[in-house]
Amino acid sequence: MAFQLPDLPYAYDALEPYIDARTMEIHYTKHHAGYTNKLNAAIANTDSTELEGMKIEDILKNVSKFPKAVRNNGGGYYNHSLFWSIMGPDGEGAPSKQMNISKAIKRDFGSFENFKDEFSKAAATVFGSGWAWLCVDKNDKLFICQTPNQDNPLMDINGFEGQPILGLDVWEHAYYLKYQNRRPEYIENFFNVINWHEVTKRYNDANEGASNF
Ligand code: MN3
Repeated sequence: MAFQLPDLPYAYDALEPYIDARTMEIHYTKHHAGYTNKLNAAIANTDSTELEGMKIEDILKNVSKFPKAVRNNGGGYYNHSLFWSIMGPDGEGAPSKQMNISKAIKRDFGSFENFKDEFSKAAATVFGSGWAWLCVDKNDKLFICQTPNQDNPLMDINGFEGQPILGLDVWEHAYYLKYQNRRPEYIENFFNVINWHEVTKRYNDANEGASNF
């Protein structure tokens, strides 16, 4: 069963003015679709049948065993699926206080503002193309990290392990049409479109499954 490009959960212009419709359309229909097709091709091209029928999370957790094309395109496939889901048109900037993620951020970063500063710094300082992440570790603690290219915190190649629950794409293709070289402005505006309901859901799921990774 080949991997399918997931539906975008909103219209291309739903995140305007923070993320413009043209960027969203190209990002989804060209970049994400491209990673999906190339992942399927990379799996079809491997000699072993081990990858067939594996869940994407399991492929990524064992990615050091597989060809580089699986790492790059499997990461691209997973990362963008996560990215679309944790954004939405009804962003409120910060999670509401009764959400579990809000309590966990306060516990592990001191305050939402501290978290936002640290996350923004991580996103701003990715050198070249990559991602900034908020993750849950084995002990249910939150941490922030960066990965290059289409790597992500699930992969067994980082020297750390985490379940990503929020991610920000800082490849130039994610923001250049609207922001050109102004990555910090893109990062600041990203906070206007975070779907904290989805982030807190992913946090709760990671909590329950924390012993599984
Ligand atoms: Mn991208």
